[in-house]
Amino acid sequence: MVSFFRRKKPDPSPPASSERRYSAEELAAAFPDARRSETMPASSDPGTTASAPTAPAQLAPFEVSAASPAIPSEIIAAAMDVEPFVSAPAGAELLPAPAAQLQVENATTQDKPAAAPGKPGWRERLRGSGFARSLGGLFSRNPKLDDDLLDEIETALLTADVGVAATTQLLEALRRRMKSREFADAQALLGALRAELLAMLAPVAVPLRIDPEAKPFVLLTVGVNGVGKTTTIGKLARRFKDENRSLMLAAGDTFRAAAVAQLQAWGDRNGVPVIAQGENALGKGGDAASVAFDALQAAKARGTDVLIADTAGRLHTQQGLMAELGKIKRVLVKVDPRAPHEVLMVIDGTTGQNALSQLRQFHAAVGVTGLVVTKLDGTAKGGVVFALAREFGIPIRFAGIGERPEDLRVFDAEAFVDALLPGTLGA
Ligand SMILES: Nc1nc2c(ncn2[C@@H]2O[C@H](COP(=O)(O)OP(=O)(O)OP(=O)(O)O)[C@@H](O)[C@H]2O)c(=O)[nH]1
Ligand SMILES: [Mg+2]
Repeated sequence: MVSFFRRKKPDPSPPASSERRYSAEELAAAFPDARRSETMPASSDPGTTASAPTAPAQLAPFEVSAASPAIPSEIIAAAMDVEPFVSAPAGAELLPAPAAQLQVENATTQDKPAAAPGKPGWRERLRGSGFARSLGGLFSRNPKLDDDLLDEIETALLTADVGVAATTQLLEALRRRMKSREFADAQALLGALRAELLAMLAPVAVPLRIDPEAKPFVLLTVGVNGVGKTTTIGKLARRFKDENRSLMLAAGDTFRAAAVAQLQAWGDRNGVPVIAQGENALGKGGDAASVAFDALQAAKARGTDVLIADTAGRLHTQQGLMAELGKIKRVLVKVDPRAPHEVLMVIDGTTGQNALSQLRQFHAAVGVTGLVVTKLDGTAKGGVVFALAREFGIPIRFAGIGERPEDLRVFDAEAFVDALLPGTLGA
């Protein structure tokens, strides 16, 4: 399948001019609308407490719409950390891939996300994961039904970062059932393991439902640096557009000029307006809370269905930055008491057990209502999904199993578990 962007391959040769990074000035030159107005003051301190939002009066918001000038593909690639698709002519308007190629699942249905014909599915994507490989290897040897097998399953679960608590819970159940001679052979044990894993995930496999009464339905995305927040927003934008929802994005990552450009690129690809503010003297794009405020007012005035706000990545240990998230939330509430309708925390599936302390801190700061676990393709640590489910019970809305728009899947416990386990179950 042809995709517009593909991942940068490591290249030992010196960077060619088309691959070089762009400075904030060059990005600003590419997006003339994004230039700071002469009258713009510096942004307010993100750590200050929320009062009535003052920023709309301080910083003129600007909207980067689909009608904005075509952005050179190299600049978009630099902002998005991907290389432009070779056949996309530089300077050409970036169009979404044909809908027939995308076959994105409907987020509002419980459809089993089995692979559509010709499209790699969960099993294909997760096959390379350490978890799937170790369990697959275990059962491909036709093991004997004994304590050693249980020990090996335990090791596989721990290695995959399922965590001590969740692994102990799973193994205790299996040991008990083995003692009472419930299993005729190793395959029966594998079947029981599948059922236990599913039981752990089923309560959190709750898809995101967009309340049609909320105009707009506000999604606030949060998470530590580099977990895939902006990419997930881009993928969600494609999904919601395919569902014929009107959409707006808020460039709430005001820490880096390139972050605005990255979101803008996703907006342009999907024909979705992006609300942002100009850079201040420090090269920062205004105050995140006031960007969110402006965007919500704009979306409300237009009767937009969904507003997705990006935020800067922050370490869960950075108290000032965590407090800023609370401020964003409080400012949104001033415009709509029910906003944000979803606080979507994006978690990098390769993080392992650290994801637990991340979620604990973000949940305390901003009240997480849903999770997206990204980068589950190819990680040895995907087992953290079970630990998260067991410890928090917060719905896992989506799973990221690749970098392309169609690689954001509605989280399906059965598809996930079956992708990790050997196919011999015939499940
Ligand atoms: N393999 C894989 N890569 C992903 C997935 N989701 C995101 N990525 C990649 O992760 C990298 C970081 O993604 P971003 O969306 O920029 O992450 P972010 O959380 O917005 O980063 P900051 O804004 O810097 O905090 C990019 O190279 C993405 O392509 C996924 O599901 N699988
Ligand atoms: Mg980002």
